[in-house]
Formats: sequence, C-alpha cells, structure tokens
Amino acid sequence: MSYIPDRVTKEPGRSQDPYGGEELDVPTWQVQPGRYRLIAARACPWASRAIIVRRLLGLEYVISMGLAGPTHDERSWAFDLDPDRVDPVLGYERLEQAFLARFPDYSKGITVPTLVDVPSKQAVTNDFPSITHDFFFEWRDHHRPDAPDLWPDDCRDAMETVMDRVFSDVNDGVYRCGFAGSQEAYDEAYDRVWTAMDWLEDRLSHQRFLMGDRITEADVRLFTTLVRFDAVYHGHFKCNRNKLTEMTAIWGYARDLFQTPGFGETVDFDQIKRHYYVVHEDINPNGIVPKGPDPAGWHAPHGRDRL
Ligand SMILES: N[C@@H](CCC(=O)N[C@@H](CS)C(=O)NCC(=O)O)C(=O)O
Repeated sequence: MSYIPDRVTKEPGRSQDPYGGEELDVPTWQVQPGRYRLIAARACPWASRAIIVRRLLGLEYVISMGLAGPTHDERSWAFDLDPDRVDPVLGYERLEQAFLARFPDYSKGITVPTLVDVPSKQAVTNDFPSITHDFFFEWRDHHRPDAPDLWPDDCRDAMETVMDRVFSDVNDGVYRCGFAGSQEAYDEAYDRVWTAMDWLEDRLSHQRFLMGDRITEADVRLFTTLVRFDAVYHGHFKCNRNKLTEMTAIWGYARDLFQTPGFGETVDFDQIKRHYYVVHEDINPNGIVPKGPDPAGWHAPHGRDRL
C-alpha cells in the first residue's frame, strides 16, 4: 500500500497508471533535473528496484539519492549511515521529517522508496510501482544514450502478466509466507511461492531473461527478491523447499543479473540481513542476525550467454 500517490511527469497533469498505461487523476509534479532526491535503503526490495532502475537508465546525474540505514523504528527510517546521522542534502535525521513537511498530520506509513522535492524538502511520492515506471517513461529525455529499453512496446502486455504474477506470488508471496498467522495460511503461501518458482525455473531454462534476450523492468523486479532469497527468505520467512543455489536456471539467471552493471553493486547483504532479522521482532524476537550464507557464489560464472 502506498500512501502518497503523486507522480512526477513530463507534462503537468498527465500521469499513467503504471499497471496498464491508462490516464490517472492524481497530483503531478514536473520532471526537472536536480530537483528531486530519491530516498531509499539498500535493505528494502521495493526501494532496490528504484536504486537499480535509476542506475540502469543513467538518472543518477539528474536525481540524487540518499540512503537510510538498514533498521528503522516503528515510525521511521533514519539516516544513520550519514556523517552526524543527517542526510547532507535535506538536513533531516529521519525520513519522517519529509512526510511531516508535506502533511503535518501525516500518520500513515513512512516507507522507502520515497521521492523528495529538494527545494521544499517535502515528500512527493512513495508509490513504488510508479516511481520506476516514471523513471522510464517520464524521464526519457534524461536517460543515458545507451539506456536499456526496460518496457519494450512489443511485449508490454505479456510483461504486465509476468510482472503481476511475480509480484503476487514471489515479491509479495515470500512476505505472505513469512508473516502467515496460521499453519494453514503458511502452507498455502508456501505452495504458492514454490509453484511460481517452478514456473520461473522452467521459463528461465530456455530463455536468458524473463521476456527473452533483453533485460526489462520485469527482471529488475524479480531480481530484488531473488538476491534476498537464500540470505533471508529461505530461513527467516520459511520459504525453504530449496535454496536458490539448488535451482539451476534461476540461480544462473540471478547471477547473470547480479554481474550486470547496475545490479550487483547496489546489493549489500549485511544491510539486507540486519534489516529483516532486527526489524521483524515478532518473527525473530532475539534479533540475532545469521552470519551466512557465504555470498561468494554470486560471482561465479553463469554461462547464461549461450541461451
Ligand atoms: N509496502 C510499501 C512498499 C515499500 C515498503 O514496504 N517498504 C518497506 C521496507 S521493505 C518500508 O518502508 N517499511 C516501513 C514501514 O512500513 O513502516 C508500499 O506499498 O508503499
């Protein structure tokens, strides 16, 4: 659930539904290089999407980025990693300040990713699906010249279908498993995750990427879950039928993406583990963060170029 649905668009007043391309009626802010700051956390899969897409498209020169630390309290992410624990551009200690600058009575979720308007220091949007959608469609004039076509027209419908399933059964599916409140709910969620993982294993055994031979937004979205799988979801969320390393095609695919510029260098396994194992006190009350698994395998040759 996102709480501030605003969009940053090229043409004022016009914004597209990130799920289907239809016109939506939500407040819009104008695309302007240097005006916005992406607040993310390397720990968070939804924020990692935005970190990766910004990089793939070369938007780091026009949209700055601030990173919150891996853990947060009940109310807010904080800039624990910065000198003096203050974001150097916004001057904030906590992301909450950007939400309160916009809505003094704001009481909903303070989530990453959030785009912040630097001049007013106000939160603009924390609607994660539209943040990456708009990085691609609305910021086109500012992409690097050889930026990948993350939303190819010729497979847009098929890609939406794949992304819907990846979202509900995998990205969100692992959370449904981890936070299941009953054995029955867990069993059902677990089966759903693994049915989808088998579908992906099959799909990726005869094609290099989700939509064929090119990296698209669908791959970015799947990657952010896969890269957390063995370190977090396998144990902490009890998605433990297999480790990623036991699924030949998926593991090769995940390594292929990890080794692609824009992906692996955004990943910080320590922050990822600290986030999940410390923040979720309800499912890990002692807050102990596991030492493993050894991440060295992520750098092993993947051989996927032959597909
Ligand atoms: N559920 C969020 C997606 C982003 C999200 O869940 N981010 C998490 C970190 S992985 C977060 O910021 N959680 C803080 C909170 O909910 O208080 C949304 O729908 O906007």
